[in-house]
Amino acid sequence: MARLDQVITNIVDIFVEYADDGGKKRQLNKEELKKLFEQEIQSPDLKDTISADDIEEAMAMLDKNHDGEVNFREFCRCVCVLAKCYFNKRTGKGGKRGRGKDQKEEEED
Ligand SMILES: [Ca+2]
Repeated sequence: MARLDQVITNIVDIFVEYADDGGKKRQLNKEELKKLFEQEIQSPDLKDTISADDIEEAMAMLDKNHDGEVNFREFCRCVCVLAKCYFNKRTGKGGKRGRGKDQKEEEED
C-alpha cells in the first residue's frame, strides 16, 4: 500500500476499533478516547499537544457539537491538529500552538 493509503486506512481503522469497543457504536466516549491516546500516541511532541493525562481538556477541545462523545468528523479534526503540530515542528513554524479549547478551528497560516 502507498503511504497515504496506509495513513487513511489507519485513521479509519483506529477510530472504528476504539469507537466500537463499548458504549455507543461509531462514537468515542471519554474512556475510549483516553485509551486511544494512551495506546496510539507515543511521540512526546504529540502527547504534549493532546494527551490522555488531561482527558477533560482534550474532550472539551474535540467535542465540537457538545454531545459528550467524539464522532469521526471530530476525530479527523484531532488528527489534523496533531498533523499540524508535527508539520510546525518539522518546518520550524509556529511554536506552542494548538492547545486549549479556545483555539480557532479553521485557522489559516
Ligand atoms: Ca461530539
